[in-house]
Amino acid sequence: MSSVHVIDSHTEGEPTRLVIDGGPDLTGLTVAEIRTELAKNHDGMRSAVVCEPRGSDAVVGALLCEPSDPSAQVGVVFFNNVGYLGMCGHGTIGLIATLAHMGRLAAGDIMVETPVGLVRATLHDDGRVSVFNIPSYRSAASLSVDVPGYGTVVGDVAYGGNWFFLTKDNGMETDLANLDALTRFSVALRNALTSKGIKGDDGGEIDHIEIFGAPKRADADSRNFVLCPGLAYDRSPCGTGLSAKLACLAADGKLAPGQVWRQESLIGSLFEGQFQVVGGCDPLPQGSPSGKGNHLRILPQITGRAFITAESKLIFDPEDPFRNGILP
Ligand code: PYC
Repeated sequence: MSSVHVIDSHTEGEPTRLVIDGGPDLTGLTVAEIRTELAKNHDGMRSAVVCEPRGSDAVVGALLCEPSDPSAQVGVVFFNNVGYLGMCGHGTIGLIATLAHMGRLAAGDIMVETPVGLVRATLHDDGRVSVFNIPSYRSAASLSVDVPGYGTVVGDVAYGGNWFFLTKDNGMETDLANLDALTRFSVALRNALTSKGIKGDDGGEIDHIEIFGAPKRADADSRNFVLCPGLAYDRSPCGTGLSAKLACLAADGKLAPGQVWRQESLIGSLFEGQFQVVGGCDPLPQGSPSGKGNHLRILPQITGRAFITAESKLIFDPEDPFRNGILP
């Protein structure tokens, strides 16, 4: 690989870098198999595209692929500074905005094959994008975790395409001025989950931490901080994180199907979320104590906006000692 053609965008502040040309030829594989193959034999492409000196810890990369499912029009594998993602909500919104920018998509619906399933997206006339994420659910409610230096932290474990531990701000304001403290707390919490062997119920690592506090915007229901696997925070309200949050609200009977939840991010950007129930147990009646009502499967709908920021050719000089990025 001597160069790749990329288009950069940001979705509510969170960057996505889509590789549209020049990546490894992996035709004939499913998108899930492409993710495995990239991790096994082409990981240098991931780190070269998203890590410094060409990228940064915040950049989420995406490889545009041929889908194997005949009902999908495109396939995509998302990756970051440390590895690969199952799904990415802000990245899918960025993908759709980029396909529109390339003239490959007009307003309407498109099916996207991701490593964890098929996702429908709608490009609206006003440029906003709705992503109908994969079925999401809460696997554990009100779990107590002893976090060294912080005491007992109570939160939920939920799946929204990635695994999340969701908790309240524990007295720490969800403000950009508190970024270092929020990051330290979330890293300690994630380490505590790992050391206690707490995982998603499919054995998946809980590699995203989501902390909720009071909104600052008058039109928002809540504000969040999301720690991503490579320790960057999500500048957007996090699409898979909002899916996990909707699953918890649904399981607790705190949000009705079709009711809109407005999630503000740490930088003040916003996603709108709502859900339909697709299976599993019934939601708890309003006001019931949590601890039950898990595994209610919902189909989340996340809406936000992405903007194109650059179109470029990334060059990988064989003489460059950092051609695959600056690695730990
Ligand atoms: O929007 O789902 C998301 C996401 C995951 C990691 C960064 N953004």
